[in-house]
Amino acid sequence: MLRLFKQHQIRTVSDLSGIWQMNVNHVTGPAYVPSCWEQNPALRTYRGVGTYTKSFTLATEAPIRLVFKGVSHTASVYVDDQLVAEHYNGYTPFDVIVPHLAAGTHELRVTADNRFSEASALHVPNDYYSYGGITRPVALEVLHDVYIARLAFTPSHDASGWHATVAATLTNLTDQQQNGQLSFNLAEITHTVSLSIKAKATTTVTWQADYPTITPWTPEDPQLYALTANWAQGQPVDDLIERIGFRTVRMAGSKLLLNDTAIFLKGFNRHEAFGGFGCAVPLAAMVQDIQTLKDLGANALRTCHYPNDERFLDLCDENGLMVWEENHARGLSLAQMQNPHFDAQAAAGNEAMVTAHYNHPAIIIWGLLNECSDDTEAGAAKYAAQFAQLRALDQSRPLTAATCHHFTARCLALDDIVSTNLYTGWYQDCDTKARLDKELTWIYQETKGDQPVIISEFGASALRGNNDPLGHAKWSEERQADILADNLAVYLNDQRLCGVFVWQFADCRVTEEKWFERRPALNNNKGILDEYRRPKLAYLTVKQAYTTK
Ligand code: ADA
Repeated sequence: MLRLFKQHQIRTVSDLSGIWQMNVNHVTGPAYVPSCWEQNPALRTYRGVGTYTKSFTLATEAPIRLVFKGVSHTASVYVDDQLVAEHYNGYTPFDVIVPHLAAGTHELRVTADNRFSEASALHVPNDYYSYGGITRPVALEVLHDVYIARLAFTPSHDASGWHATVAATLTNLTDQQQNGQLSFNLAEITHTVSLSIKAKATTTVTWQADYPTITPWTPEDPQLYALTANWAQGQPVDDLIERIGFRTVRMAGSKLLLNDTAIFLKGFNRHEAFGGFGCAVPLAAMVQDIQTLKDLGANALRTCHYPNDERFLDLCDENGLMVWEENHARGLSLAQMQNPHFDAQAAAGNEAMVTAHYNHPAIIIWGLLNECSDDTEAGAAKYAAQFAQLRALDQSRPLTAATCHHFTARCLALDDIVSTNLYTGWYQDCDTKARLDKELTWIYQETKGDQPVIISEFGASALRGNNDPLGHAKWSEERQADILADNLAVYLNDQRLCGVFVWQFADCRVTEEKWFERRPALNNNKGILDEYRRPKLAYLTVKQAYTTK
């Protein structure tokens, strides 16, 4: 399944999820797409290049569009042995148009490469795993002369009610001017414009409409609407359907406001990883994660440390979970940020994230550059550039960059919301309340004061099944529960904060390179569930705190 709703009634779309042929490190045979090759016992630790092939048939000659939701981490795409696309970053989608493909059967071949090298600035040995394979769905679309490339919806609200601003981007694939009608439809209002699109050109059309009495999207009642655009030239040619929600996000002093009402984010950090399936989390397991987050009393989720599978974001839209979606970067040192590919790969990733996920009402915050080099002059310049890029791409959502460089970070003033990762009780044995006071004093000095602040990570490691009812030693389930109880008792009762995110929802695999000494069983074990979603004692601790606040 590509999305949780149908995006086209007119355009012909085939979901290429299913069995492909693979050839990965001499292991050949059928493989399911999407999946990671690490799910194959023979490839559990393979890092390298793999090839996947599938054939498809076209009834008539047409331009086709191939959409890859995620190939990890570097992809090359071939149609009938011709290289048609290359892409870097396992967590961002990409597409390619192949014009004039003849009727008949064709071969699609994808190579995926998950090796670490200087060519990869963002996928590096890290406290999560960079898997290999076609890890998110693939779609084959049959296009005509003109297609609707994108619809971007921006809601706003004032004394007269709600307003919609919609931007539609259309591309003319032919070398002649094309004339036609573009119709928008949203919540019973339809609007049609006549358009001429120059040969081989792309054009963007904006439409605005008022909705005085529409029902807004809220966590309690996550109302969604279909936004449709149709392109006709005498007869229907193409369409695009997005699913949107009316809601606003803004800050007032230390408060974060959703639809002008102060909210407190009771959240989890969640890596996209599930037991033997790696980062290609099956849809049923995504649904289980949402059900679990609801059971825990959470209302928010951080997609640490990269953009997520859109099906999961669709589930967040439907279930009223507020999302902090984060760009792809974790703990990069200044030397890593000075990799010659860093700026371009990060900029491409930011653009892909915002462009692809702009319409999700659930996303209320964009995050960037978790725990990177914000304490150096050269690093700070890179922060400033990425903040500026994201602000240009989207003015409707606040930005934040979680820091761990306490008292030395230089970038707090760039944040709309300041986010800090604090591990009292685990990495730092000190009083949580006193430590928070010290942190906030510093944050207010660095900013204009009275700033929205989120504790973006706190937690403790526990090996599931390692119980120590008498001693509560570190690494026991009991000690993890104690630490989370202590932290939550302070943070949930502090009016200066607007949210907390437990580190982390579930255990996740990490790379052996650089991490084996700190991570028993090669997992980051700070989950309140293990990697198969079996709960630890801390599950009930967090549930108790989140459901009674
Ligand atoms: C950091 C980081 C996380 C994780 C965590 C930990 O704050 O942002 O990705 O590594 O620490 O478990 O130590």
